[in-house]
Amino acid sequence: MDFLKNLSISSKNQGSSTGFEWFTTSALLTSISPVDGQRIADVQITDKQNYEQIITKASEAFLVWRKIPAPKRGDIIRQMGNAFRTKKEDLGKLVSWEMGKSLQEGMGEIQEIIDVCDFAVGLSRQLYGLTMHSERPNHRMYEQWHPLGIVGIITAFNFPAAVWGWNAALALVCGNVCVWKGSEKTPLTAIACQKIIGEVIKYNKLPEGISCLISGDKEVGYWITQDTRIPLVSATGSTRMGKEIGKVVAARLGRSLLELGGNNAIIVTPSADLKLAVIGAVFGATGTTGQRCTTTRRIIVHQSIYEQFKKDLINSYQQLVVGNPLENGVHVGPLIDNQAVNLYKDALIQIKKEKGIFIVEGEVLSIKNYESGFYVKPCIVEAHRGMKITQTETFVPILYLLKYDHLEEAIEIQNSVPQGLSSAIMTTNMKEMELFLSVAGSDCGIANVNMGTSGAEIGGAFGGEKETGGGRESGSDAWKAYMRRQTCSINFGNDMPLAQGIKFDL
Ligand code: UN1
Repeated sequence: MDFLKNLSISSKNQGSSTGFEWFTTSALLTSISPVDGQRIADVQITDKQNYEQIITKASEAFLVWRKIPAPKRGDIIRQMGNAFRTKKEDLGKLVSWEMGKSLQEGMGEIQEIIDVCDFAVGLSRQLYGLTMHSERPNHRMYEQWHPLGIVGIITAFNFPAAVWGWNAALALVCGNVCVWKGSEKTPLTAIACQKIIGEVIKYNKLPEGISCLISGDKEVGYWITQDTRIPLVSATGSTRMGKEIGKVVAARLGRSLLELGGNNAIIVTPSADLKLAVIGAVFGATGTTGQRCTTTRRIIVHQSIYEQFKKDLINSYQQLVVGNPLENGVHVGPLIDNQAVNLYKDALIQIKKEKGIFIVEGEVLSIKNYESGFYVKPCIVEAHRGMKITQTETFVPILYLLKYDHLEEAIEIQNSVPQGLSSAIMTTNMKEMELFLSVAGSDCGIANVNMGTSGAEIGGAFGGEKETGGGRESGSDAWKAYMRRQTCSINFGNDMPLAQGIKFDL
């Protein structure tokens, strides 16, 4: 596997943080490819002592990094983006091999890192604060933004590179340093990313603690969460995990930026272009094997076109190729591991119990030459509103079809779940579109028209409401979450007038 060699990954004891020669821990974590179920490499787990050393390095690095002018920091991030450009293919292959998503999607993920680095370079000259008119004579008032310090980044297996990239590029351009805990299911991708930016840091003779990586399970994540030296914890994962993290960070009055579960729906109206609707639905529901937080889990179809849409959707599902995600022409790779396969199997049982009707049956597949046991068939269920399982996010490719009469009802169905990440409407009718986007429309952080629920661009603020956690990452003004705002008032006169006209004469 040339891509491993090109990324300087060997099968033995990958250090958790490159550059840190004192890294001594002996406990190991094994990275297993879901493609063939085989071990790729062992990775050192960060122990408490190494964690303390890393946080010390990061704290020291912050004192240097924060004083480098933002446009100069932007220049370093530009070099990081370029380093990812040269490694895009190799890293995309590693993502695909270690996580199981198609090569197209693996490379797309690295493209997101490149794009967000470009975005951060632009931001480096645009970390604007407002100026206000003071109510007092000879006074000036303005606000400015300063970095927070160490930003803890906790990411999930499904986007083992890009989500770190969104957070790191923004955190760094704002003058913060980062400590990243990647998923224990995809540790090699994290190491490869760390090596790539580690080289840029070294080349520019900057302190190595600017970007740190720690590896391990929940316990390592907990160290970050409860650590008062880490003012912001940005975490992506399940709602269950986010609730735990949010509680611990809030108890120390730290900040958290949470990007959690979704239960995303597409509404298909009578005026929809059905060809677009079907493509949006199939990619949304089966892309990344149903393991995106933005995966389409429900389709709410108007009764007048229901039968036609259903027929077209079933036809498209029959053309899906499940297999080795690195092979050309494969649409759907494996699930991440056996635990995910069990979730899938349990959901199939639950759906039958709740009287859902399978119009494309689900089953665990065995793929010739790739018998990892993690391959499953994307399936479709005709569902009814009473089904409890449609309220939950099952991180597998199961799609529920629901029927509606009036658009208000469709919107109500869409919003009647605890999560609020992404949503979409397929329509060519302006009134339908505007209602969906109005205050009485979708309650999600993302609302799309004539596209699916997944595949958000980095330029927009990414995140969602309700149990999705409320955080926003990536584009727009999401950078503000990584900084502290300071309101500055300056008196350049010879008197001391007080605000609100208060008199205090001595
Ligand atoms: C996630 O699934 O955690 O919108 C992130 C998308 C991707 C990001 C998904 N750009 O599908």
